[in-house]
Amino acid sequence: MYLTEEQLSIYKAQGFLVLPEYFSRAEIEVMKAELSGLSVKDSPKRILEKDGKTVRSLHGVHTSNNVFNCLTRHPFIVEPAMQIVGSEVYIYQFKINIKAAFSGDIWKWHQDYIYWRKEDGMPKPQVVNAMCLLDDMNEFNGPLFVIPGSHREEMIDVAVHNSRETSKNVHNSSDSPGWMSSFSANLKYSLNQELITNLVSKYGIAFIKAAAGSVVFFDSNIVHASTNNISPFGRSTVIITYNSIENIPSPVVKPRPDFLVSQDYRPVIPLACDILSEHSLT
Ligand code: 6CS
Ligand code: FE
Repeated sequence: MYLTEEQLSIYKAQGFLVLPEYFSRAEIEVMKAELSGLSVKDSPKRILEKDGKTVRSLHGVHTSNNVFNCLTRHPFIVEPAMQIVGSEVYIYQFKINIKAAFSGDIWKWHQDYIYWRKEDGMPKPQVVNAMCLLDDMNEFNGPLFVIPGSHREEMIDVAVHNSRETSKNVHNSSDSPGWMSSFSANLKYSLNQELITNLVSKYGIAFIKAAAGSVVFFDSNIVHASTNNISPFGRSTVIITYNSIENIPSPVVKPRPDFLVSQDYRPVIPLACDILSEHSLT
């Protein structure tokens, strides 16, 4: 399902593109049905909110779950990703951000690429995020906020406050791994208020409002955030990050675990599979 020239130019100009209801309700229900089983397993792949019980995110589960493995290869997602990145792609990162009703916590203002550059040695931002909404995203349930066009600032090199200290604050335990501060509510490379004020006055601010089944492609340098969710409505999303096969990260001193950052550089072959087959689009 390739993007039109107009869609590609919208993506390039604003740094994100919303494709409404790409997947049918039936397909979304198939994916959502997998979440409860995946959420109960205590594993490093499962990150909890500060309350120590609400699931914040699940990482790398596509390698052991057929439904999400299928999603990562779906032509609706892979073909646009290859167009945007300009080459064949491999799956760099797979996560499900749960943003639970009443208790899904904040994602502070940040860019994604700086994490992949500084933590994983990714050479260039020749990479794209594909977010598949498993719930409706609206003004009530902690939607994705974006600063449209801010990707043109390229990587904003923010100073890191003591990341060890940051990771200790998460869950009040001293044994949080160092990478936890890249996934907690106390983000390692978050952008400060002065920066955000300047960027919003330069580019404006928007939020994504879309129904479950929609897909949002967004640039690794677009400045984005989301508030905590105080509504009775969950707002779970699957975010698949596709990196160009021409952009393989250089070795780093402390590589992050492969459930966070895949070392499987095989190009993804787009393949519609029968598990997700009642598309809303003919
Ligand atoms: O460190 C990372 O890889 C992740 N952290 C954030 C805040 N966004 C990008 C990525 O998912
Ligand atoms: Fe992010």
